[in-house]
Amino acid sequence: MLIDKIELYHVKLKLTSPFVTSLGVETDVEHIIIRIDSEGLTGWGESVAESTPFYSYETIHTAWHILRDFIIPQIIGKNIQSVHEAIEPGSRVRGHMMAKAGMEAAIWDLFAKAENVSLSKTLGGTRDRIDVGVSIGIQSDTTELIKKTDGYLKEGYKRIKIKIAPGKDLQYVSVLRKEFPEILLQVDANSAYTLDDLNLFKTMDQYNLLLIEQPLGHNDIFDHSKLQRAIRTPICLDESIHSLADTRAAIELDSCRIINIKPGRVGGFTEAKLIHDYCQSQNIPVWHGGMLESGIGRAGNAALASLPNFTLPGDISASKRYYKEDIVYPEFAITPDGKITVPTKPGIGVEVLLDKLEKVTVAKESFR
Ligand code: OSB
Ligand code: MG
Repeated sequence: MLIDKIELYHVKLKLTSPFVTSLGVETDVEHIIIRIDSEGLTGWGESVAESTPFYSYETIHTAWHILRDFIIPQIIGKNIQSVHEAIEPGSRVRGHMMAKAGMEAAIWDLFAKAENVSLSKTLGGTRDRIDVGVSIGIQSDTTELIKKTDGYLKEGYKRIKIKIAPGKDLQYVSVLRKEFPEILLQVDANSAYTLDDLNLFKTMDQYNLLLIEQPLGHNDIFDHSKLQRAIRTPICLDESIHSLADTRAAIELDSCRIINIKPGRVGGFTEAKLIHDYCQSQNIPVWHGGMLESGIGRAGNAALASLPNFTLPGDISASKRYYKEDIVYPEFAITPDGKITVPTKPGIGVEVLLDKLEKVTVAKESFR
């Protein structure tokens, strides 16, 4: 396909309520939307680099730079026959997974649309609906946490994940577990602890948690293997996993027993699928993480999460859990039994609402 035009949109979406984690407070989400036009078709992707380098070193501006100066020049004006051919030259760029993943997503969407198949089908998805959970930020107190949790459970969410940080951990978990003895419950520390906190994690073993997400260093695999061998609750790695190679190291060292897959963190759907397939071969469950995406990124996430080894509920919640209005139609909604329907139309399977996209765009650049 001849790539005629590529556009980058720096978008800023206001969250309905602030999202508090051990990394800080987010009130708006800034991401890059990538649009590719080719032979009358349009492909869309979302790069999940944020405004701050706190979850990952990447930011909107580093991703923009990598896209503009190194990724787009390899694609624009070229006649490309496959997703692999489009992204292969970009593999010379080390790191910058979120920049690469946003472009790869737009290319996948374009090629799926050209073949008139859904992204889920192209990626090898086997489900038409996926189990979803919700990620709840750190609340001001446990009363507020119970109230929020209760609301989400009533909406149908199948699993609750709470963010934890030193001082806002054991008490929050014990109160929530007492109030809801049966729910699927997990915690996410976003790297807020060290091995000095071993006793805290041993104590957590009594709360029947599904998993503990990224307790230690954001790039660590070694210390996690020490922690995992000292506790019963499965550790799940998020921040530390950027590739299939990282995944293999973590599994072989027993640093975790579950993997969180986010296409943005691993450079795109191609690597995400390799990780999914490897974990399946090792009997390691995976689940789909989230980066507070707009409906564009969310549609791609839903497609990926329809693959068979995504056996735990994902952080893929309804649009209205994040935003007053989404920028796609139809927006994502949760069914009363806690599922999200995987789009079946070609590509990402949702329509991008151009007027809404323009309204949330703070900067834009076109390439021909
Ligand atoms: O650690 O999983 C995380 C959001 C931004 C950055 C990192 C994380 C998150 C979430 C939100 O937990 C999950 C969602 O999109 O619902
Ligand atoms: Mg996480």
